[in-house]
Parts: sequence; C-alpha cells; structure tokens
Amino acid sequence: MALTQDIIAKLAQHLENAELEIHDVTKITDDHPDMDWKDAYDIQYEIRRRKLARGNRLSGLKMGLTSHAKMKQMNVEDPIYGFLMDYFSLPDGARVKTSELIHPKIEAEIGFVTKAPLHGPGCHIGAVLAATDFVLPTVEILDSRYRDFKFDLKSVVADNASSARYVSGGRSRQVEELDLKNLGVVIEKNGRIVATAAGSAVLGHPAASVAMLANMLAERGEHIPAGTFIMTGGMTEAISVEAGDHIVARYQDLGQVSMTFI
Ligand code: OOG
Ligand code: MG
Repeated sequence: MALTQDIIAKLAQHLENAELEIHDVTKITDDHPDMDWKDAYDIQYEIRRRKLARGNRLSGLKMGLTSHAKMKQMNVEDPIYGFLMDYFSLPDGARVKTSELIHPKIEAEIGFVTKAPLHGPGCHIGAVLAATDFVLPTVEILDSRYRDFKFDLKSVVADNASSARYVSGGRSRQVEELDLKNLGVVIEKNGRIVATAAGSAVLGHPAASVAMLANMLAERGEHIPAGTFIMTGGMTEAISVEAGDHIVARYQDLGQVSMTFI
C-alpha cells in the first residue's frame, strides 16, 4: 500500500463526485504515480462503501477488459472487476438519459446469476457452470469519469471499471441449453450492424471470466455469494452513443436487449 487512508478516502470522493456531478477528471495516477493495485481497489471499495452508506444497494459484480477487442481498444492487458449498484440497472427498452452521463459507450455482455457461492483461489469453469442458476443477455453502458476515456489500469480500477448503467433483458437460459463459447451476438446502432462477436471472445469462455472474478476476490478474502448477478465483460469493443441513438443487441438463443438514448 503506497497511499494513506486519508488520500484513498479523498480520491474516492473525488471520483464519486465526478460521477454524481457528471463531469470528467484527469486520471488519478498523474498525481499519484506510486499508487499500487491494492490502493486502486481500496479506492473502488471506498466508493462502494460511500454508496452503501447512502442507502444504495449492491445489485451485482462485473468483470471488465476480458476480451482482446476491449484490451486493444483501451490499450491495457489485464482484466479488472467492479461493482454494480441498484440505480445502475435499467429495464429492457429503457430510455437512457444522456444528461446523467459524461460520454457513454455501450457493450454487449453475457450475464450470469449464481445459485451457490464461488470461492477462489482455484475456481474454474466447471465450478462456475455447476454454480450457475441461469444466464441472461446484458448491455453495459460504460461512462469513464476520465477525460476522453483515457486511463491506465490502476486509474480505471479506482473508478469502478467505468461502471454507470446496464440493461438486461431477453430471455434467461440454463447453461446446459447453451453453447456459451459459440454464442453469437450482433449489435445494431440505428438499424446498422456495428459489431459482432461470440462468447469465446471473453477469455475463451464467458464462465472463465466468472472463475477469474472468484479468484481475484479471494485476494481480498472475499467470494461470490449465491444469487449474485455478474457481467462477464464486453465481447466487442465499446461503441460510443449519443442522444437519439437506438441500440439493439441480438443474442443467439437469449433474445435481444434494446434501449434508446435521449
Ligand atoms: C473499462 C471497463 C471495461 C468491459 O466490459 O470490458 C468493461 C472501460 O473500458 O472503460 O466494462
Ligand atoms: Mg463491461
């Protein structure tokens, strides 16, 4: 740990204020180049603590930067995780207010809901499939608090992995009904196809992303509880959106998820 508790608390407040007041900031490693990984997650957990103390509820967890498309787009090399809050969740077909966001982007993800706890280290795809209640299609709406979405890995971990909103819908399915590696998705923006991918884009198999989450949480002495909703990470690169845009993500065997930005 390179930062003091006091600085961690100040940086959490700084980043959370940027979210709540809807303005961007420069990446925090510019001013704190010696920040380490533990500091980065400590800042993220402090933002989470602040929201819980205000009465918000945790609605799930997410993995990020789990596909090559995303790693290449953001110029980073390792997956990260973040948390989801109740007010991030929007219904299928939502009208998403861009006035509440800085510079939103969307990405299609495969969501899992667990029915048994998952503990790392040593968590693997088989354990995840055995502990999965169902899978459902989800579109994440990212909104980095950093200017022009430019960050390094520690800065984006502290900023809760750019989490802002998500829409889940379509139809849920049992894992044994799906071919998760080959499961295709087509993203349309205003009626035009802007990205396509398959489940294997996410660490070879989306369940590997959940396993990695359990293994990363174990480093902090935590686990994935039963009944947790988990987004496994964008399958394609993220797509910028603005007011007026209509997004439809069509999933093989899982139906579709749509939203309109206003
Ligand atoms: C970081 C969050 C990445 C994903 O699914 O890859 C993420 C970012 O790209 O801003 O949520
Ligand atoms: Mg994502």
